[in-house]
Amino acid sequence: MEKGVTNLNRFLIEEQRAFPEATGDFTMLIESIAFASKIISREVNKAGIVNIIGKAQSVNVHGEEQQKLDVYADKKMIEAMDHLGKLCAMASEENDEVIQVPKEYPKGKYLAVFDPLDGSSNIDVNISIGTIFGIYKRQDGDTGTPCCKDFMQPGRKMVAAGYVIYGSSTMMVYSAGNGVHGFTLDPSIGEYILSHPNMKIPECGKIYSINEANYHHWDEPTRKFVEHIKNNTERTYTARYIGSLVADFHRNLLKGGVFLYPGDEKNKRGKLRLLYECAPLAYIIENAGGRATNGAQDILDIVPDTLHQKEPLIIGSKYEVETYLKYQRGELK
Ligand code: FDP
Repeated sequence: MEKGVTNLNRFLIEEQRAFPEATGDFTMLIESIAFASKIISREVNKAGIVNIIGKAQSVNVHGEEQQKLDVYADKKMIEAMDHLGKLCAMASEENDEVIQVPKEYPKGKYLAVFDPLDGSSNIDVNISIGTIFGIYKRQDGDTGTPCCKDFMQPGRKMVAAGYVIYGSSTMMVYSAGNGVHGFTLDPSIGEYILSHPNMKIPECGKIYSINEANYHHWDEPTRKFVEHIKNNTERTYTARYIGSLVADFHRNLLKGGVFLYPGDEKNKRGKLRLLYECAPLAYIIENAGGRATNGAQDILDIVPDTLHQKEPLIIGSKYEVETYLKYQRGELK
């Protein structure tokens, strides 16, 4: 290996060595997700030239038309992890039910949750999209065939989470509770190289990201918060909203700012899914020094009731998220 260059494998091995009790199970899981993401990245990149863009003839559990690449990415994530003997089950945004480990493979102690291709409405307009994942341990004492109940754990119990962004370059960002680390895919060698060690979100940001078309449907505190941001004389903000969660999140993580997808009159619990989107990104943001809330509770403290539950998401730099909370609590008017 080139001097001074750390690839994902080396980084994981060194992290594993720092924790003598680690078995390597976890390292294998992250590497398998990285492997799946390289295949997804390849397909995303060639989506324009092969006839893979377009709708598959199926509708997912949320009533959305699935795009072909969603189906493909879902399959690749499952295939990369189902045979390892490290997982007891998986849950994916694209599947109605818990995904069981096939009978021919041994089961392990971890549960994986993922959104295989988030921001899918952006696929055919060449905008960055992503894969989001989280890993939990099965609770002690839970035995038998894994079911929804096994996944009803607060995000704080996650042992790792991350995302892959398929953008101008492909990047994998993950945390196992010991800092947030970013790896950029070098396509010439097919390796993720450590490019962003120990990522921290600035305490205060300059970016706010929200779909303002929903303004009239928001609750009063959310409207007031956005007015506060716009009329702030001490700090100047700029609006940036791609409408592709991983891309909006990644930019704000690097530059500082806040992303909001609040509940509104039409969608009381917002649009984003707790298990597959909100909780993994909340895990990343807290480990990077930021905050994530649904307006009443920290995202990581929410215990899901169902696999596909939605939650309002306000996530980013501490200062902006806490200012939002002050409006929600009526401390700022
Ligand atoms: P998409 O509909 O393209 O799948 O997860 C859903 C999501 O994208 C997020 O990636 C994105 O942040 C959000 O929806 C955008 O929603 P709006 O179009 O309502 O702003």
